Amino acid sequence: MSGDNQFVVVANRLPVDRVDGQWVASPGGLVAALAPVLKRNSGCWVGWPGEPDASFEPFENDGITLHPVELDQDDFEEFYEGFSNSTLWPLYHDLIVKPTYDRSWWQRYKAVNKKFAQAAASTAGKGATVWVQDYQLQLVPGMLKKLRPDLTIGFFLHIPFPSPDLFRQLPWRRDVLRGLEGADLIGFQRKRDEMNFTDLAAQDPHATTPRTGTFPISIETGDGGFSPADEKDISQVRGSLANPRTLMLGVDRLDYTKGILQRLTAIEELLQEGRLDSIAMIQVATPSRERIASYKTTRAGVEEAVGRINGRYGKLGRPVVHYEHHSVPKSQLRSYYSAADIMLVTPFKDGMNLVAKEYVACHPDGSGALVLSEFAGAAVELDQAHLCNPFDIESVKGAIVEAVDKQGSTEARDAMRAMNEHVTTHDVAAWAESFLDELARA
Ligand code: ADQ
Repeated sequence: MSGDNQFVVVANRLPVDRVDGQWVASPGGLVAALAPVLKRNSGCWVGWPGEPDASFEPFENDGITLHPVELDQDDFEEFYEGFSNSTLWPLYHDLIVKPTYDRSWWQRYKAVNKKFAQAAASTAGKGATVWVQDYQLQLVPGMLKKLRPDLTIGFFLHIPFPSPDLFRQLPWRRDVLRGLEGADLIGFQRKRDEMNFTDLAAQDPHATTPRTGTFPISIETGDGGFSPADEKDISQVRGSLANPRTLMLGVDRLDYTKGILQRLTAIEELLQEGRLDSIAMIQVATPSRERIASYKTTRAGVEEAVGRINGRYGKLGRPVVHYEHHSVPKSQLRSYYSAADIMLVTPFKDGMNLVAKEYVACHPDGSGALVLSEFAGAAVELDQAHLCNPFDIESVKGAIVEAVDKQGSTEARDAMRAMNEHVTTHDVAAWAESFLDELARA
C-alpha cells in the first residue's frame, strides 16, 4: 500500500528534536531549502527522531508530514556510531583515522537501510519523487527501486566520495555501489567526488552507471539566513573580549576531520615566534559523536591545546582562546561571524564546509578574511580565500599571517566582496532547485 505524498525526503534525522516531550524544529539549511518544495507537493520527510527505542506515529509539523523511523539502541550503536561513523565516515574522509570493518555492523547497516526504504515506499504516492540524503542511507535507492519501480529516486552525498583505490578497501564495496545505482540521479559536492565515483563504476563490470552530477550545497542568505549582524551586537562581542586588534574565529563540530588542533598549533607557534599580537580567538566546537574513541581523543587534544595557549599567553580575565563546547543559537553565530576579522576553516577533508560560506555571507562590505583549507569542498568556489594545506603547519601559519597583513587592503576587500557575491547568488534554495530540475530530466 502506498501513501499519497508526491515528494519525499529520506534522511537519517528528522528535522526536529524532542525536548521535554515536545517537538522542536532543528533549523538547518536543508530543511529551509526543501520546506517550500515539501509544502507545494504535500511532501513528507522520513527520518529517525533522534531517540533510541521510541516509537512515534507520523505527524504534521509546520505543513510537512514527518514520518519517524524507529531505531533501537543496537541500531544506534551498530548502524549510526558503528558502520556510518566508524567505517564510512573515516573511509570517505581519506583515512584520517583508521576505519573499522565489522561484519555485524554491516548487517545492521543493511537492516536499518531496509527500514528507511520500507518507510519511504509506504509513504510515497504513485510516481512520486524521493530524495535520499547522505552516506548513512546508500543502500536505500537500490532497495526502494525494487520495492517501487514507479518512483523517481535522487541521492545526494553530503561528504566526499573517496578515490577508487581507497573505496576498494570496503569489504562490501559492490553492495554499496549496487545500492547507489538504484538512484536516477546521484549528486556530489565537487567534480572530483563525482569523478571518483564514475571512475569506480567504470572499473566494475557489473555496474549500470547511473546519471551523476555536481551540485555544491550552500546556505540560506538574506532574511532568516546568514547576513551581517547589527553593529551593537558586533561591538558587544568585541567589547566582551577587550577589543582585540584581530579577532579570529573557528566554528566546527568537534570532529577529527576539521583540523581544529592544527589551527590552534599554528596560532601557538605564531605567538611563540612573536608574529601575532593583540589577538583573541573564539573557537566554537559543537559536541559530536562523543562516545566514539577517536572523537574523545580529538577533544582531549583540542582542550589541552586551549589550556596550554591560555596558560602561556593569556592574562588575568584575558584568555587568548575563548572555547565554547556547546551549541550556539544562530543569532549568536551571526554576531561571531560578523565580528571576526579572520575566520579559520582548516579541515583535512570536508564535503563542502558550510561555516566558510556562512562567514562570507556575513561580510558583504568586503570586511573580514577567510583562511581556508584546500581540502574543503568550499575551496572550489571560494578560491579567493587565503588557501592553506592543513597537513603543513607552515602553510597554515603563512595563510594566517597573510590574512593579518592584508587586513583592510583593497585586494582583501575585493576578494571578500567577490566571494560574498558568489555565495548570495548561489544559496541553498538554488542548490535544491538545480538538483531537482536535473532529477526531473533524468
Ligand atoms: P558538517 O560536517 O556538520 O556537515 P558544515 O558544513 O560546516 O559541517 O556544517 C555545520 C553546520 O552546523 C553549519 O550550518 C553551522 O552553522 C552549524 N554549527 C556548527 N557549530 C555549531 C554550534 N556550536 N551551534 C550551532 N550551530 C553550529 C556535513 C559535511 C559538510 C557539508 C554539510 C552539508 O561534513 O562537508 O558541507 O554536511 O552538506
